[in-house]
Amino acid sequence: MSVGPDEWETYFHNNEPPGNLEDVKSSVDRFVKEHGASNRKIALVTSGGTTVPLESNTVRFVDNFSAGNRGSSSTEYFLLNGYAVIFMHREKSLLPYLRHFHFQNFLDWFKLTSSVEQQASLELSVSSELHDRLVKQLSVYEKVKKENRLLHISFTTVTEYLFLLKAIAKIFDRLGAIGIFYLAAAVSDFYLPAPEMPEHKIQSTGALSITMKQVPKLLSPLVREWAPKAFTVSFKLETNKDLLISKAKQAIERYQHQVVIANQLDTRKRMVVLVTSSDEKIIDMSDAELTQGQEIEQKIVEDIVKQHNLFIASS
Ligand code: 9Z3
Repeated sequence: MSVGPDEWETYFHNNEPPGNLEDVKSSVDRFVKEHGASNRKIALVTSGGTTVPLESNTVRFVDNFSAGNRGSSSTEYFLLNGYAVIFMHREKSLLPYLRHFHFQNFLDWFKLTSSVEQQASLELSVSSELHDRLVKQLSVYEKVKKENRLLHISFTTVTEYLFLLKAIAKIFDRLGAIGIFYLAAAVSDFYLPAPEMPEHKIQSTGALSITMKQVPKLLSPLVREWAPKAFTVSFKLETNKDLLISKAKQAIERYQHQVVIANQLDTRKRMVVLVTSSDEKIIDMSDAELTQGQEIEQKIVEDIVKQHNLFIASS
């Protein structure tokens, strides 16, 4: 299916923009002005999955697996490398720094030190492991916060994601080469256009069949129209390893952006391939590195930062 500007016009015409669009534009504008003025590199990191509502008054929606690990951990490494980051994430998905405390039985990490009968003198003690983790994360987070280097923007549906990304990209365009898009969110390929959506909850009166439309590929207008001077990194996800690299190469040829990071669903935490127009580089993790808690995103971001620096120097 060909995807031209008309499809985008139709998409944005047929769907309602999110209610917070103007607020997001103002806060991104301020953020970009502040960091652009000091020539700091800025990353727009997208993270988590998008939902596709099946009803206007939404009870049911189609979703995907993405928890936002790639996006939230990569954000921490961009910040570590001195970048300012707009973290555009799925609401309730993993967040930078906070993700280290995302475990079940959170309450088991605390203890009340006196008996419950002595309510007035209850005190809270924190396990030493949690204490150490808090100190480690807070020491980085507080610095980032003080320097105002992290801006959170949230979305839920694929339509919200697309409206927000377009608006942010147009502001980002002012940055030229110091802006980088790192599109790790798992964006739905299919959607139900608002005019075709039932207003109320679909009744259970038999089998349900739904025909969805293809979401236009956003890389096309992003690279050509919205922010052509930026450095753009997209992700390609497949479950069939025989398709992965050819699809990644196809994307680089088709959209003419800088890097596609190819990953397979079941091995994504230990191996990715960075595909450019001239190169394919494997980045992988040894068992020892994984056991020590090291993360592949650290290596990915370090490589991308090097490529981004070369891009800036040559622009
Ligand atoms: C990715 O491939 C991400 O690496 C993951 C990260 C979604 C696998 P988690 O959030 O997973 O850590 O659980 N993102 C896929 C991005 C995507 O949908 N790309 C589009 C495509 O493949 C093009 S931009 O067509």
